[in-house]
Amino acid sequence: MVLYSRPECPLSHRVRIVLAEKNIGAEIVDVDPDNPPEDLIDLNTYDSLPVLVDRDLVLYNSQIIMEYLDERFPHPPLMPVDPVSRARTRMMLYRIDEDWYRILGDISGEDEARAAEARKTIYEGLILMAPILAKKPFFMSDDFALVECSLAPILWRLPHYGIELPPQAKAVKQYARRLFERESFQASLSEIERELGAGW
Ligand SMILES: N[C@@H](CCC(=O)N[C@@H](CS)C(=O)NCC(=O)O)C(=O)O
Repeated sequence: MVLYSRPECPLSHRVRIVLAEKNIGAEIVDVDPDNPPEDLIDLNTYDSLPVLVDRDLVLYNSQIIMEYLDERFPHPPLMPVDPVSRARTRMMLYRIDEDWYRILGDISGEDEARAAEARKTIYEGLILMAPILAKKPFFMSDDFALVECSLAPILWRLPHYGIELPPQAKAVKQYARRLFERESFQASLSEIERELGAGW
């Protein structure tokens, strides 16, 4: 199994967390998009990363890759078992993508107004999430799950994005530290990412 990954990209990062959490021995190939490996060029229909190759199966879209890995390697499970909780988890994953991942690019873009707006959206969203995160060790759950895999790369990059959490988001900080302390999270980090989270 090979994961073509960008070493600084949060979408690649969340897949690397799933690999580490499940202790899957995949080869991780760091890709420079300006100089991609030949074998990837033939496979990469949408010219986007991450891409997972498992024998003759080629997957793109980090969400699809994460769910595939969870089904292919069921232990430890990263989705709840019952349909209602699974649907709620999928809604949350969708919201993280729509509300936060979609605007992350704006933060490092050249339009300062858009960057400020994106920072504000994430900052306010995290403050709203604080009371929920205060209730359980993980997002509405006692177990680490795909929601954590998706949130951790964003939380880790907050110092890099210039987002400083206020005292009323203490539960978010505690939650983030719980995620960062995990062996799997530490194992998932590329060298570049180690530096991105230096402010924590
Ligand atoms: N929805 C896709 C989006 C993937 C995506 O936008 N990846 C970025 C890197 S973070 C990319 O490959 N951009 C094109 C490039 O860097 O050349 C996913 O979740 O995998």
